Amino acid sequence: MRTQVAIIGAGPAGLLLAQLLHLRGIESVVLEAKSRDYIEHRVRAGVLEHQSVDILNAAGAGERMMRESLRHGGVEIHFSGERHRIDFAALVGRTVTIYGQQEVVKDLVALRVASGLPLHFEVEEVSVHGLQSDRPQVRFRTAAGEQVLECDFVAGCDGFHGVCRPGIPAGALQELERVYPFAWLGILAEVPPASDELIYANHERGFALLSMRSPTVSRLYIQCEPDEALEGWSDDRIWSELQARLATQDGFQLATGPILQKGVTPMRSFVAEPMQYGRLFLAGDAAHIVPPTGAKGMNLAIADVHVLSDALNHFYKGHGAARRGKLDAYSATCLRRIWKVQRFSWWVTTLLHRSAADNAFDRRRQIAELEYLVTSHAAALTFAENYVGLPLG
Ligand code: RFL
Ligand code: PHB
Repeated sequence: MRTQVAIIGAGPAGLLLAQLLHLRGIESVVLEAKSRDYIEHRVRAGVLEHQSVDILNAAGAGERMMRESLRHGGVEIHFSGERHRIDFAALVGRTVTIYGQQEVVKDLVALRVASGLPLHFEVEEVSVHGLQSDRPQVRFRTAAGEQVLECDFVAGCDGFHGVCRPGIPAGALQELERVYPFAWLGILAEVPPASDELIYANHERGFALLSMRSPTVSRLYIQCEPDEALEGWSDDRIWSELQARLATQDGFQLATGPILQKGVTPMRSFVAEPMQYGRLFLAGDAAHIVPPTGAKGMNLAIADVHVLSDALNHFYKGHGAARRGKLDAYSATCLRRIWKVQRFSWWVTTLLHRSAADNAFDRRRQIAELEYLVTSHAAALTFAENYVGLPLG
């Protein structure tokens, strides 16, 4: 088997890369460890930056998104019993789009399947070889037996727990990391969202977030311990904890309803540098992780493959040594923006969560920073500019 670009992983990064390459006439084969049903129902991110929306539309993957998504012109921030709003539309003239990651994945899978191009689910024992040569190989196993895929390039889009990053020899990568002493309990509930916009809450009891997937489905998060046992969280406890943390003096009232799903998400900041080893290019969570507070993970994955597809196009359409220029610059181009997004995600996480290591001084400083954010035009502008998405590099 032979292709131009072997793409490992069918998350947002891998699937979008395949579509962007297809539009430029570049061949690829996508290999995914899980089943189609599994990846189409994995509940994760929900917020798209305006540029992510533009990239998905330009890729021809935006039709259902434009019909079914929700457009938000701001977010609410609750603290000290008060509610405040950051008005993105007024501050930076932009909005964000609420559309579940699994819907993005469904739309991209449907495009790939309709095009009849190779997308293999439930592949096993994936390994990468010859990355420093001009002819790398990907080996894997399907029901039909052992397979060898020869290619020009490998795109490692296989998430944080994939095989591509560990396939790079020790010493060739630097890994920079921060693990937070708290996690999120994520809840999906069949209840109309109690607010038109997302609510981020800083409360003595810990962080809470009200988000949504549609006019009838709410997505909620509660700060918890990294080793939190799900059994301790009855539906009643979830609703009363959320009500306590989101409450305001003017009587904010949460709507409750049947809980469809719950799970614990650990929080980390992580970057692997560089995002390239020979002919292997890492993209999305395979190269970096952000804590979800800034709603940036899926957007970074989309931004990476936007840069990578352009660099690969340059390679295939160009001539001479210069055709490698954009590929050689891929890691540095992406990392310049990634570090700014890492900074924002770290900052908004420390601003909104309670940490056992914090003392009374830290608490006062946190409230002062929140008050500054909601009263200073400059501070609100900075938040808005980062939240809707920094310019692509
Ligand atoms: P993915 O989505 O993890 O996809 C990687 C794919 O690779 C497959 N795979 C393999 N395939 C073949 N061979 C192997 N050996 C393989 N190993 C793994 C996996 O099965 C999978 O299908 O990575 P990608 O494409 O880089 O996308 C990144 C995003 O998924 C991630 O950053 C976001 O979900 C993060 N995130 C959020 N991002 C946002 O932009 N906005 C948000 O609001 C937001 N909220 C969130 C989030 C992540 C969360 N969790 C659960 C981590 C909220 C949560 C709770
Ligand atoms: C979500 O809807 O899943 C969501 C929204 C905002 C975040 C994180 C997750 O910051």
